[in-house]
Amino acid sequence: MLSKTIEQALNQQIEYEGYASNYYLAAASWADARNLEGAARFLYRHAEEERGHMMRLFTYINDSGGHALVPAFRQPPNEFESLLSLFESLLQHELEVTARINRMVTLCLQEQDYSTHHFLQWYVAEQHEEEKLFRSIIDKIKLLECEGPRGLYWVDRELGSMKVD
Ligand code: OFO
Repeated sequence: MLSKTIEQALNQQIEYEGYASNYYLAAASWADARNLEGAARFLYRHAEEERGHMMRLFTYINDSGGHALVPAFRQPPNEFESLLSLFESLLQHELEVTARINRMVTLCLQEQDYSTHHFLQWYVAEQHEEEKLFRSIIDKIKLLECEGPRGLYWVDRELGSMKVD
């Protein structure tokens, strides 16, 4: 059974994962509108992945005697200066998600909610993978930046072929 404090924290995370999904959707649309097909494919799939993160929370809260609530979502950014700044802003976003997850893990230990603590370990591992992925994408973009449009073409191809789990 969830305490009200933990239920509220998990519901707040629903809002953040839904916002993340919309953030990736806005980024995908920005890339799509510029015919960056590989980047758009990668980002659309990532938007779906973030929705999956949100749905996991719905299931867990409702299976644990709580009530998962559909929140209002803030508007994500729709404009980016470049593909590099887009991925830099996504990495910043992921770092914020990691900080939020870590705060929830601390809260679970304070509340002695070991079930939710266990549930959140999946998110801890996922954040580690996502931060690594976005850092590597940023490094690749920077590496190929000096090649101009040709570099952008190769980055886009690479993004299109990347696996998203
Ligand atoms: Fe990008 O991992 Fe959920 O938010």
